[in-house]
Amino acid sequence: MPTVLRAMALAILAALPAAAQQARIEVEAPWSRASLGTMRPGVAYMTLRNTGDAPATLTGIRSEAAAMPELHRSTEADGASSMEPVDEVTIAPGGTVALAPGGLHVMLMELTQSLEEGDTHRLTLIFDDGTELAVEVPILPMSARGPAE
Ligand SMILES: [Cu+2]
Repeated sequence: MPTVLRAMALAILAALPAAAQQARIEVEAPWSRASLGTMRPGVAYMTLRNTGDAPATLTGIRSEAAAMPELHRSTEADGASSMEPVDEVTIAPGGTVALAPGGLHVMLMELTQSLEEGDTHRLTLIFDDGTELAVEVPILPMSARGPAE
């Protein structure tokens, strides 16, 4: 009997790693800048940390403040900065991806409401495994260059 039990325990342990591997995303220091009305797109930044043991790929974004939120990457070439849409961003297990001025960012295209300093707005991050993560993003002054301390 003990032998059978031990065999069962081994079988369960052997089955665990594959089943238990999953991404776990934590969002650190999200922030947006206040907008001047809704004519120009807004922007949101944050750091994504994967504390799980499987990669996570961010594939989509929903916003309560913008009709067309997009993931963008800013690039600098010959002294001129431009940006381009990014389809997806993968966060490795144990890794972080920073969305920050001058690099990756969430562009809030087609704002449906003005981003008012002191308010927050909600973003929903959508990952390739179907999980969604809601983020409450504080709105900082237009002059902000980083998250509030
Ligand atoms: Cu952009």
